[in-house]
Amino acid sequence: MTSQSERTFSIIKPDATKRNLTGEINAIIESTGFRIVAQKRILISLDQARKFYEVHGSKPFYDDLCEFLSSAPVVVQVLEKENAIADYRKLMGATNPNAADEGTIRKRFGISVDQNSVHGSDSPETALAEIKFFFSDTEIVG
Ligand code: DAT
Ligand code: MG
Repeated sequence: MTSQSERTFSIIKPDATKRNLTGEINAIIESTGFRIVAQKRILISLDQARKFYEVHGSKPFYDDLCEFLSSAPVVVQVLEKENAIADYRKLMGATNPNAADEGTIRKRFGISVDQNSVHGSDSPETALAEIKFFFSDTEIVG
């Protein structure tokens, strides 16, 4: 990783993997300058989902959110690029696909605010913690 590079954590969520959109989303990610430096398709357990989304524990949508994330396979990824964290948030678009800008992943593929196709870290601290939550150092080969 060069000194200007940054890593962020991404999830291609169940609504997208179910519709066979992994390749299309990855093509967008790669064509906008991100390197997918680690990736695996996994089934997240309900317990893991509840831990991952702990920060939303008090929200009314928390239970449904965790059930959704563990309802079908997801693809977890580490993306690398200069300014990766902010740039991936921009590429994903707003949480609610209806409010997302044209050309964003969520505008293009999102179904609803809860089934919005992708997750991306929102700060350097969460990026580090989320990458560590799903990947060991030996799984990130650059
Ligand atoms: P983001 O995924 O854009 O970082 P967030 O961290 O506020 O958004 O919320 C995490 C996820 O929770 C989001 O991707 C979808 C779900 N969610 C957020 N707000 C919601 C709402 N009002 N109703 C249902 N699900 C919601
Ligand atoms: Mg978030």
